[in-house]
Parts: sequence; C-alpha cells; structure tokens
Amino acid sequence: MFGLSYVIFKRCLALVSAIMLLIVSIDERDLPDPTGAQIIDRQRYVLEDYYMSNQGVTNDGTYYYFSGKKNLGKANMKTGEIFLVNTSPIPKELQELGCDHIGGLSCYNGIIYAAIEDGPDYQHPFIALYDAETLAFTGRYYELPQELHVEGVPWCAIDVENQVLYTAEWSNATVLNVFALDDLHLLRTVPLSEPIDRMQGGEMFGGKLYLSCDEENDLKRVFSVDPTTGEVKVVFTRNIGKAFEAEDLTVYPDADGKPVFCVLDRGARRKSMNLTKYQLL
Ligand SMILES: [Ca+2]
Repeated sequence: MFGLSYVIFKRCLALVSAIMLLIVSIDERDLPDPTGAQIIDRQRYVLEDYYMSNQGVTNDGTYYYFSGKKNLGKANMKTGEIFLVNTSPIPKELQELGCDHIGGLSCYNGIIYAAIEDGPDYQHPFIALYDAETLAFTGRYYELPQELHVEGVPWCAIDVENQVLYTAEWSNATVLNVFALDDLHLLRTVPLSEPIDRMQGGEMFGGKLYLSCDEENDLKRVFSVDPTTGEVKVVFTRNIGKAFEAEDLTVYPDADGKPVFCVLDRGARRKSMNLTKYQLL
C-alpha cells in the first residue's frame, strides 16, 4: 500500500514539475538576446531542485555542485539531474555563531569550498570545505578577516595555478582579497581598476577571474578581473532583466578549449532556477 502511495506521489510530483517547467518556459520566451555572447543551453530547476540550487554553482568537469541557502547538491553535467543532496551541511559550531547562509562555491582536488556567512550583522565570514564525492563536511573551515567582508562572504573562487582563493566585498568592492589555498591565510589584496557592485559568484578560467553580478538594472553583466593587475573588464551582457536575480557562475572548457559560462539565476517570480550556458561570440 505504501509502495503504491509513493508511486502516485512521485508521479504527481513529476506532473507538477512538468507543468511548472512549461509555465516558466512560456514566461521566459521573449527574453532579449545577450550582447557579446550566445546562449547554447539552459537547464531549469523547480520544486525541491530549486531549493538545492538557488545560491552557488561550481563544476569539476563531470559534476555540477550547487548550494541552496542551507543545502548542497550534486548533479550530472550531461543531464543536469541533481542526484545527491546534503540537507544539513553547515557545521553546528558555525550555526551557533549565526551562520545560516551558504553562498557561492568553487572546487579543487575533490574538495568543495563554500562561502558561509551569518547575518544581518555579518560578523563571521567563513569558508567551509566539503568532500565532493559525498558532499559531507570535511571538518575543516576557516574564518576570514571580518574587516575585509563587512557585508559577508557571498562567494569564493579558487585559482589552481597560483594555489590561492579569492574573495571580495559583495558590493562597491575596491580590492580583490587573495588567500593561500592551504590554510586560507591572507596573502595580499589587489586594488581593482574600478569598483564592482553586487558580486554573486565567480570562477577562474584561463588566468582570469569571471564574476556574475546582480546589477540593479536589466544588464546583469559578467565581468573579468585580472588577478595580478586588478584590471576589470566587461565580458558580456546577459540582458535578462531586473525580474531575475543573478547568482553564482561556473566555467568549463568546450571540446576546443573555449570557455562555456554557466550562470545561475533565480527566475522571474521565484519559480525556477536557470543554469544558462553562454559562449562568447
Ligand atoms: Ca562558482
């Protein structure tokens, strides 16, 4: 009897999910094209997958790793299907300090680095490390200097080549913070050529740091930063509109080694998460 109820429940869920995906695709059918890039694919997440994927994204070439505010998820990059979740990843001792929000993710060498912050006073910015295979907490976390993260730590990005991790202030950021990857002690700050606002996440690719920004206009541009010189450039403009909230991004190489930018957005009316893939023109 329980087995039959479960099958009916799962079928109902699949039906609701299909209806929501249809509504979302109708809602978004007239979105303008991006400038400087083209969309090559879009994966949409609704219902429970929405809660698993509404903050952060990174990839290791085989899997996407997502964060919701209080969750971690793992998805097959070919199908986009989220097949593994950790619904309680924030360690107890960080919860006791008020940490209740996982933001952007980056990964390296089988470890996911997750930005975790408290609020509303943002006194405790942390990077916590998770096993990419199981999504289990590794027991390792590092508190970052609060004076460099007065609005929390919404994201982090790993630079494998230089064995460092980057963060910045969420908005009106004037410097890039550079931490040693092994113990996350602060190495230096790099002045940015211009301030960047409302950074929601980033990832390194080909020696550049790419950033998704939730600008308070329709543009929602992706920026690059040269982490050595601090030079800031606009890479492409997504034109998705104010109704969307831009979140984290991740980048991987296509068959020719060119970057595929996967940017996560909370859709209009908060019904779906979109992982949209762009390639430069
Ligand atoms: Ca990321």
